[in-house]
Amino acid sequence: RVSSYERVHGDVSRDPVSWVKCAPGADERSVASHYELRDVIYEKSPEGIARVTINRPERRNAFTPRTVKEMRWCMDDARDDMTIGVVVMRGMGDLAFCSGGDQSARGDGGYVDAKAGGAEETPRLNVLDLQMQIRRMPKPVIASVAGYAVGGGHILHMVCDLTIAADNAVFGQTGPKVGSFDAGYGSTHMARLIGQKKAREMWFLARLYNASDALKMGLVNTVVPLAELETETAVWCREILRNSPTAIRLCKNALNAAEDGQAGIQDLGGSATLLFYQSEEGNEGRRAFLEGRKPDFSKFKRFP
Ligand code: S0N
Repeated sequence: RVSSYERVHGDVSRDPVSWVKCAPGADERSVASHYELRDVIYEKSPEGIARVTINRPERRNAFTPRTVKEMRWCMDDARDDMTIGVVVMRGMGDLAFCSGGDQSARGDGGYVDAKAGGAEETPRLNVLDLQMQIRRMPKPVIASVAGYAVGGGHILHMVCDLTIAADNAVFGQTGPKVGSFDAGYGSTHMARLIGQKKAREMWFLARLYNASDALKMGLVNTVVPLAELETETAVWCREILRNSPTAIRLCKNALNAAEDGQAGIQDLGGSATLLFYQSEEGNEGRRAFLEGRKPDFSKFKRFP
């Protein structure tokens, strides 16, 4: 029997998404020429999905400071674009989502940015900025994982709101083997996701885990055959897109706030202000100021 809820909401299309490639252009916000997208492919669909693909398959989609800069530009654009309701992050090809920081771009003091015309010597750990951007994005971000999600790449999928894994996905932290670690979300959010004991196992032993282990641990939302990863990701996006964007935004704010302290409250507060500014009550104060009169808040209900 089909429930009345199912009758009203109906099936979600499994049709392919039609993507349009996007890049910083002359008519958009000013970006320096070296921000031109090279390591990342950025696409949008008219139905409201943005997709960020790390395009360095020959390095298992490892990121350099430049890769991260490009991803940050895409995330910023997806946040500001009011036609976009959900963002997908993935890696090019079937072998890797992301293998973390590019070890060949790591100097003695950290990752260095090879700019046109010479190497920038200042080490920059800008992936932390990207992690916070994903957390603060007022729209869901879905990691669509095929192949390896390891090191800093594993952390990127963890900070996404949802993870859809292909059955060939492999997860783990390699840092303790290669001399790195993430003592931020990479440790504390992981413990929230999979529990303290498992998080300590993952960091201290630096083992790799297959997709079915990851599902059992609560690291991913679902596992699908590799051939169905793109379609399943589109279905999840479409289910999200037909729901209330404001309800989703506030839920994301609240789920983050329980973990993020003052920074999380800042986001939740920002969303509350955004809603208040659209209300009659909020606008009465502004109008009264502009009209040089006392505001009349007496007509607004004092809800219990
Ligand atoms: C991913 C692995 C398991 C894949 O193994 P597979 O399939 O056998 O392929 P390989 O032959 O190993 O690799 C194919 C080619 O790709 C290169 N490559 C792979 N990963 C990287 C990488 N991370 N950096 C540079 N190159 C990479 C290989 O060298 C090979 O090249 P060729 O064909 O030329 O030989 C396997 O590759 C693997 O284990 N990779 C390394 C994973 C790893 O250790 N990553 C780094 C972990 N650390 C971080 O991510 C830093 C954390 C971080 O970013 C951070 C966190 C908090 C605060 C700040 C930071 C920060 O540092 O910014």
